[in-house]
Amino acid sequence: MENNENSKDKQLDQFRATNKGEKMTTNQGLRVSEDEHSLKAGDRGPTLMEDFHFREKMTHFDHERIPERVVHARGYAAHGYFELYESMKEYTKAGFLQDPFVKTPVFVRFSTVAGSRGSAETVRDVRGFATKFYTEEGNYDLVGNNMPVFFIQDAIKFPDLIHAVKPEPHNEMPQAASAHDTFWDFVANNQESAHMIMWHMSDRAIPRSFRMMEGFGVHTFRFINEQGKVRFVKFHWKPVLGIKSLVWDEAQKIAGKDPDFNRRDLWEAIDMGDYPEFEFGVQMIDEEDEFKFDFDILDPTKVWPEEEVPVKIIRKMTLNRNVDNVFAETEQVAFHPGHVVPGIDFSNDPLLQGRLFSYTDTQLIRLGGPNFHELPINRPVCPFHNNQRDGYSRMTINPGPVSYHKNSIDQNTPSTATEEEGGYVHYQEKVDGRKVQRRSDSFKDHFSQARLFWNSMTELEKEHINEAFSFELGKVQSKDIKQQVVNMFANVSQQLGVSIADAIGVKGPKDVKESSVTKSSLALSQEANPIKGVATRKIAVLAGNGFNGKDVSKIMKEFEKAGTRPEIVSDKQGFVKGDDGTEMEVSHTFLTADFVLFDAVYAAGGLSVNPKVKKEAVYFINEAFDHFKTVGASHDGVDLIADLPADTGVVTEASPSKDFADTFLNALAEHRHWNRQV
Ligand code: HDE
Repeated sequence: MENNENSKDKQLDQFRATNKGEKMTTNQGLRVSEDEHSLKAGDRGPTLMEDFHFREKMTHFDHERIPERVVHARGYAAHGYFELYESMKEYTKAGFLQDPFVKTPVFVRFSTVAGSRGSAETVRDVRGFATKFYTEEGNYDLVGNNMPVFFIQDAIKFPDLIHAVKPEPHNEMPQAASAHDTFWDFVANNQESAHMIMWHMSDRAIPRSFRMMEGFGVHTFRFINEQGKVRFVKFHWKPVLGIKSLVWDEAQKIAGKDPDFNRRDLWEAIDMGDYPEFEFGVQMIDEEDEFKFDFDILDPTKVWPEEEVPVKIIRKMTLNRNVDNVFAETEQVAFHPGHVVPGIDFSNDPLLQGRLFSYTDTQLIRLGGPNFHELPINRPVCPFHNNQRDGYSRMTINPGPVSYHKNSIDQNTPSTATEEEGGYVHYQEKVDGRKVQRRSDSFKDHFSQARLFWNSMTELEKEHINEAFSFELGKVQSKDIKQQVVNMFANVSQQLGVSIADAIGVKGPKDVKESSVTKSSLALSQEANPIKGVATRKIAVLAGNGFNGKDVSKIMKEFEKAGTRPEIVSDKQGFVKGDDGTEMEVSHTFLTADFVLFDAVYAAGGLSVNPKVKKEAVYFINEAFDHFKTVGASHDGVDLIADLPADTGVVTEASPSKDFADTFLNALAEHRHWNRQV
């Protein structure tokens, strides 16, 4: 079978159905003559049971909802493809990693973890980053997150972690937030969470866009090549646009102004042809080197510092197609870390081992039975054959009497395949030990890498972490829990413990054994590794009638040429007219848009005459400034910005020079102007 970037799309096409231009029918195909009035005994009489169309329509509606995912309920997805820079043959026999000319179709679902399906997207949370590769050897799922470590080391604790972070059961509050007592009680009493909490309190937990965050497989997996050589591997996604975050005040305001902020961003980017791209990288450790590190490589609360084990970039993924139907695709997609292909195998990470059970189990309740693999989005692009039969909503019609192995009626087919024929053979790891319910001593150091992370942050990032702790613990009611958390994180950094204690009104840390780790890993800091750019960034262009048509049109063109998305914001919808008759269509008003929804603001003029409008425009700019964004002005727009202190992110020129747009765009490329932080 030849696989290419369009294989999945072609397969999905068999299932697409459009109603446009058709006559309405029941699900049995009977043409419907009436769809507004149910069948009644007389004009004012009771409705009759006989009205099968009414009953069918209502019954279907009554059953439209399925259980939301117990975690990662709020998600959004897109289709794309994967291409290889160089063959990975030396390291793995995985078919889709052999040939640089083959493009493999993918489906990627991004998600928050804690919130319900309708919750806001810009909450402080981990983001899911799950990829389904439709390879010619079957589906391979890489079900990862945007942080490289996890809260716990053993899957048996997952229900406890999730119970603690979800809304508290007695009053079902708070929604999609970790800032509450049960979560922090869990943290303080499960200190293996220390490293992950540092990530969770960092700016990584409030990404500006799904397109601007990293992804990680988290666990250690294995690569196995044709010769049987084994390497331990960790998987990485690196966003081509760089890692960018929101600021916390902004994130909270967006949650109200546009709870769909991240999905809208993804949808619009793909819709406008700005296809999100991620590079795929692997870290590899030879099997012989398993014990050469000062951490256990099976421990999912540990990173492999990139300075010690470099990330080899091997391929790129491009997301280029939005879904046709969110329920059919995004909601019904079923990921599973156990969906592997030959050449990729598991490790004994106890978190991964437990996940291998959980994901099929959860689909059984969520998708209503064992046939979810037949749903269009879940079908592999290669054929599949076995003796599994029946169950709810079985779609395949298997003719013939044989549904068992071994048989003679069908000459013992479907037959198993040898390794050479592509049969999956589990890695024959030698396992020898007693059955025990305890943790290896090598999993017991919870603070060294939390400290490594802290050491690797810039001063600004440390400040943000500090503020995040102060916010989260500031929402905790129990003084005892607050104190426990302060004591716990003083083990990471005494200075951090002291400053949190000060902010939340508890005693300074006691009995502290501050970690002695002095190492840092630059790769962990997003600020220290900025990828600067303006592509796809949104600029609010504030304009009213009378703006300078000639200059502003030129500036708008420059903005567009640079790949940004300038959108006109004014006091009314319709068109604004420039002094030379130039007309520009208004995209938003001060009522429908908000400064938090843009990366930068440019006051183009024409808004200073009406004091009410001027006040709204000044507020818009000032708040954007407070969120460290680039603001600029030309012509009489300069009036709106006059009170702001000068810095590199404030670009004002009453008579804009020919470099105005460039200066503004260079400032925008900085993402935020942190010098404003006091
Ligand atoms: Fe998941 N996780 N998880 N998880 N997870 C689910 O499966 C689970 C873990 C991740 O967009 C569920 O289909 C256990 C780590 C993503 O559809 C469920 C444990 C990582 C998604 C489940 C973990 C993840 C899920 C809920 C501890 C990063 C969303 C719905 C051992 C490597 C996939 C579903 C999507 C979803 C169980 C921990 C990533 C219940 C038991 C670590 C991205 O099966």
